[in-house]
Formats: sequence, C-alpha cells, structure tokens
Amino acid sequence: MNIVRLGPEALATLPADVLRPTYDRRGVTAGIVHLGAGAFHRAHQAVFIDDCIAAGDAGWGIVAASLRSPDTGDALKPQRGLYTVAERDGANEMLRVVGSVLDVLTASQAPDALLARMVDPRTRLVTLTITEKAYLRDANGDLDTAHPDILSDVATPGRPRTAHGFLVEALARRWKSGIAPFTVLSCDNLPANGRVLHRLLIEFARLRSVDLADYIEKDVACPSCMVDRIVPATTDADRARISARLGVADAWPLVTELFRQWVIEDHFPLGRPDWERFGVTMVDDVAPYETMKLRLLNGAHSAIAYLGLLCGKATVADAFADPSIQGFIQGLWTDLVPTLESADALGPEDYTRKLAARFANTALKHRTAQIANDGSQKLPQRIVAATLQRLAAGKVCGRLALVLAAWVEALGSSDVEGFTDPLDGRFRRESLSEMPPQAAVELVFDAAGIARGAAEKGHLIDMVACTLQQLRAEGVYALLLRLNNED
Ligand code: CS2
Repeated sequence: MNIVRLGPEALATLPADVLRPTYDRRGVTAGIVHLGAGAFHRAHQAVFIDDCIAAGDAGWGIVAASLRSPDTGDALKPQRGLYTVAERDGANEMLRVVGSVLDVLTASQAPDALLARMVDPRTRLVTLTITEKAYLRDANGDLDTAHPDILSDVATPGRPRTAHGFLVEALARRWKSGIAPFTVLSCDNLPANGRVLHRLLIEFARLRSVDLADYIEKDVACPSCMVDRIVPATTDADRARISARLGVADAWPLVTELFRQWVIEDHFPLGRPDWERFGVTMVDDVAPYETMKLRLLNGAHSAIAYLGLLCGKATVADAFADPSIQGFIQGLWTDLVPTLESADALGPEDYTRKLAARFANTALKHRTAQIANDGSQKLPQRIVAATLQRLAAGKVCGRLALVLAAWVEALGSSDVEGFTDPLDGRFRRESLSEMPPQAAVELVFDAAGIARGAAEKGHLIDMVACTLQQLRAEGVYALLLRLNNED
C-alpha cells in the first residue's frame, strides 16, 4: 500500500479523472448526525449529500457514528472523513472522493461526544442505517424490553449503547433546553421504517417517563424512506486497486453500482436538504415504493443468496448467470408482482427488467454469504408477507416455499464462512440438518417469530417442510427444474 494517505492535502494530487469535492469543506457545518457509519450509508446517503453541498447547501454536512466498532473511525479519521466511492459497471470504474462526512465517531468509545453533537442546535436531522436487528424488536415486533442493552440504557441514560438510547437521551436533553427536536430518518430495509422506529422510540421512552414518551409521540417527526444501492463489502483487492489508481492509500474505499435511488416522505419540521434537485423522490407515502423494493429486489436477493449457497455460487452475478437460478427468479417475480397492490403505477415489470441487469453486473462481487446473513430479520418482510398473502388468496406458493426451505437448509450447513444470524446461540445450527424437516422448520420459524399469529402459519410450515423434504431427497437443481417448467 502507498504510504501517503488520502486526505485534504492529497486531493490536489489525484489523477484528473477522479472526481473530488469542489467545495471548501471548512465552510461546511454538520446539520446531520448519522448512526451506523457502514458502507451502505457512505455509498448512498453521503453521496446524495455530497451533491447537495457541492451545489452550495453548506449546512448539511454529516457527522457519522458507528455504534460499536471503531473500524470506520480508525480508517477515516486519518483521512479527515474523505473516502472513495468506486462505481463499477462492466470494465468501467469511476472514482469519486466524497467530502460530506466531516467527522466519524465511535459511540461506544465516545458517547458524550456523540450526545453533544446530537443535542447541538445545528443538528437538524439524525439518519440511521443500523440494520434490521439493531431495532431490537421481540417476536411480536414490539421493543424487546428484556434486552440487556435496553435495560442498561434505561438504567444509565447518559451512557447509551443502543440507537434508541442515544436518540431518546438526545431528544430529552433538547426538550429540557428548549431546542426543537431533530427529525429522525430511518434508512434501513424495513417496511414503514419511520413509523416502526417512532413506535419503538415511544416504547423505549415510556420506560423512562410517560411525559417523555408523549413528547416524542407528538413532537418528533420520523418520516419513512426507501433506499436502494447495491454495496458489496469492500475487499483487500478493492483497497489495493483503488489506492493504486488514486496514487495515495484509501483505507476504506467502497465499491458499488451506478444505480442509486432514494424515496423519502416529505415531513421535515426543521427543514431538509434540497434533495429533489439531486435525484431524490419526495413523496407523501413511500409504502408502494418500499414494498416493491423489499419484495422484488431484496426478496430476490435473499432467494439468490440461499439458492446460490446450496448451488455453490459465491456471488450474486455467478448465481444469476446460472439459467436454473435466473429462471427461478423470473418466476418468483411473476409470483410477487401481483402481491404489490399499490405498485402498478410504478411499473414493476420495468423495475424487474432493470433489476435483472443489476444482478448480472459481474463487476460487483456481491457475496451470497453476505446477503444470507440475518435471514431471520430479513425474510419476514422480503418473502413471508407475500407468501401469506398468496396462501390466503389460494394461490400456489411453490417458489416462495423453496426460498424459505433453502434458508432453513443453508442455516443447517455449518461450512459457510461468515454467514451469521441473530438466531445463532438459540439452537445448534448443525442440528437442523439432522432433524426431520417439519421439526427443523418449526424450530426456526418459532425462534424467528415467523408468521406469528397468522391464520396461515400451520399451512405455511407444512408447505415449507414438504419442500425441505423434497430438497433433501432430490437436490436443489431438480426442484429448480421442476418449478421452472411449471408454467
Ligand atoms: C441486500 C441489501 O444484504 C442484503 O440483504 O439485499 O443490502 C441490498 O443490496 C440493498 O438493499 C440494495 O439496495
């Protein structure tokens, strides 16, 4: 690796074809605090904000915080928050150094600094990408009030560990000091993410005080939004290639596609960046966009991940290049589109055509094992909701059942590196493959709260168990072939 690091002084030395901030970063103030400073945030929201700042909207710089791991801060602090986004398509790779992240904090090491930043009146917006599992919901979808981190955050509000703890403590301090509350914008892949987060914050605040809960309910805006950009985990080869092109070392560049989309409900009492000038769609109700994306993109992604793992395909592009898997995904889309009651106007057929091209992008090495992670948190909104809808309408669900059976089967195979789930530790994953299909499916579904309370739950479990039986007996390709020839 080059010894000289990317940083403000290095900007002038970069090759001419590398885009970089054209604005003076010293004149930018932080209007946004972001919780969850991972790759997705830096390749998505921070890029839109970079565009806003470049156009002169200098009040919306970002202070990004990782809740636990110091990795991002360690990588970006020496670079004064600068990092590269590499947009890849085919043989082309466009490099852009992003300047909108002004500082990176690690919440677990500096909770006071993060709280102070959130309480600062200049902070008008707090955005989040903390992943599904960090919402800390129980099997009913309510706040998991028995979670040790929630208990700790209620007992010691000044030293929070969770996003809920930071948000509620910062809002409480602002309230006490007469500072208007910031808007909270969840950017995680959850249906009605803003509404869900608002409810969890109210539940959390109620554990501290009823008045605080009422205040958050009435005065804090939590619009929902849909975010989309495929951002695989950065590899050492990416770091080396990008640093070589820059001529200086970037410790944490990101690799992504050209595509990016953000659809946001327009409810920002303290104002917001002029997003629509930079390709963001502002709407009254994000639900149709969100359901379409969660089911057609993320649902297909999860299907590719589990089927890919069973077929020995390491990346999405490899899996999608296999005609059996691609044919299956096309069929899955045909099953899913009719479940999107209000998405007709959004053109779901055109959407899936574009998705097929995105999944086929061989320049992105998006690992199936990465997407397979946390299935217990992802599959309810990606696959299960649509399956229950189809079951209730008496429609066939063979493909959806195969996705769920493939998940249970993949969970039981111990040889997939880096494939984790919050269910780990609840039971021995290896034991799933030794259990009869019905028992394995029941165990996993119950532990994950899948279809809890749904009238079709028994039917769903029987159907997935039967598919798992066939999967074990005949192998994944035989099932794919049968389903692909069905209609
Ligand atoms: C993926 C998403 O890892 C996953 O579960 O399905 O991260 C996906 O790449 C993004 O939602 C795309 O916008």
